[in-house]
Amino acid sequence: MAGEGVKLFGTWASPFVLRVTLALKLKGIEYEYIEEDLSNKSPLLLQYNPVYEKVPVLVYGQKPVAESLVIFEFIEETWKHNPILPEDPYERAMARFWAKFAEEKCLPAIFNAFCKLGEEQEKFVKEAKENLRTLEEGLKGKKFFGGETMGFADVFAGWIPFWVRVMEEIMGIKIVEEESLPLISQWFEDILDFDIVKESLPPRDKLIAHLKAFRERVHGSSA
Ligand SMILES: N[C@@H](CCC(=O)N[C@@H](CS)C(=O)NCC(=O)O)C(=O)O
Repeated sequence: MAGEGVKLFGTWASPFVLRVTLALKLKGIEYEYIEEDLSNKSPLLLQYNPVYEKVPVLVYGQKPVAESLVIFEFIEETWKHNPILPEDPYERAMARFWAKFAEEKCLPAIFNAFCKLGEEQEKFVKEAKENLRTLEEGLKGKKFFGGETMGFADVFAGWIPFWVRVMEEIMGIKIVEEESLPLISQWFEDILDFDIVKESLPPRDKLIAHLKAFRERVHGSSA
């Protein structure tokens, strides 16, 4: 599918970039990927996203769009084939609701569980489990949040399975267990088995090393 002049500025370890990658691939839009070094941002990135100076940035015909949610909406509205959001307005609202819940409730709890230690960590592990339990509501009777295939909430929360499994390994603590979170556990399997996801994930060892170093920096700076 023609995606003439589509460029994605990203970085390999970013869950936010993964979302945009998944949306582009689900639509079958060809694009050029430009890897950014966030410790030495390119002049082009600063020019394209002067407000946040972050990736992802999508550039289409010289016009830059920043922020993963905004980029997603732009992709969905520009290329209308293979819609990722459902047609029915109520279903659309539900897809947005669960994507927002995953972003606002699951992401911070998972991130804090990974970064904190001791009692604080225990508190956030519990919170992450509870919030993922709530997220299971959106999966009831379905394989994906989008139904039989990946939809908007799957694209938005699609980083969680791979990142959480890696974080669990680093922490030596399980957040998602089959007995307590059966639907999320199965969704993890299904997302990780989805071809477009598989080909878009970073190498596991590289992510482990990256997140370990990140965690050590966080602990070092709070010591
Ligand atoms: N709200 C943004 C978050 C993007 C974001 O945090 N990107 C990180 C990489 S994971 C970044 O570019 N960080 C560079 C910086 O903070 O200077 C989105 O949804 O796109």
